[in-house]
Amino acid sequence: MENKITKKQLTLCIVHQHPNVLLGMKKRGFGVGRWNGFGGKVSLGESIEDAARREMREEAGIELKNLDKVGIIEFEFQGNPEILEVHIFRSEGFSGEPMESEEMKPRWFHVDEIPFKDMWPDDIHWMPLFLGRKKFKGKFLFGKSDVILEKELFEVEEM
Ligand code: S76
Repeated sequence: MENKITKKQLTLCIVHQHPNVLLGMKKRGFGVGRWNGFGGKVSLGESIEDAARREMREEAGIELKNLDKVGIIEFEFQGNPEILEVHIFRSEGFSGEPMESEEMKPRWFHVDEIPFKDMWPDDIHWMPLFLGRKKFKGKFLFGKSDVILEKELFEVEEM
């Protein structure tokens, strides 16, 4: 039988220098107008971690020192057979100075002032795990206007 389900791998990286996190305002494309981690599509033949480093370089102009995989979340949008498999990373060290790119405007936020109203609606669910240094896996199904129809999220011991 024909199987139309395809999975696309993406990265999402948040620089975490407690008590602050670095987010970026997405200036164009998918998720425009929202504060988000930095990331994007994994290229053919590229490791997921290399993709996370490359996206951070392209979108914020910084070079990550350490990178820790903390979560994997699958996103599905009703009516779209494509599943987005998002690999979430924490980085605590980088070199360079975060700068605005065509894609993102970076800004530091105190962990108590994360702008959830202006972020993807899933973020408020998994960010507490991220900030609590937990590892997690999950799945979200979005409907019209990016409303969450189904949510599955659990902590794991190991990635
Ligand atoms: O935090 C998020 N970043 C994205 O790019 C997409 N969530 C999300 N959900 C669809």
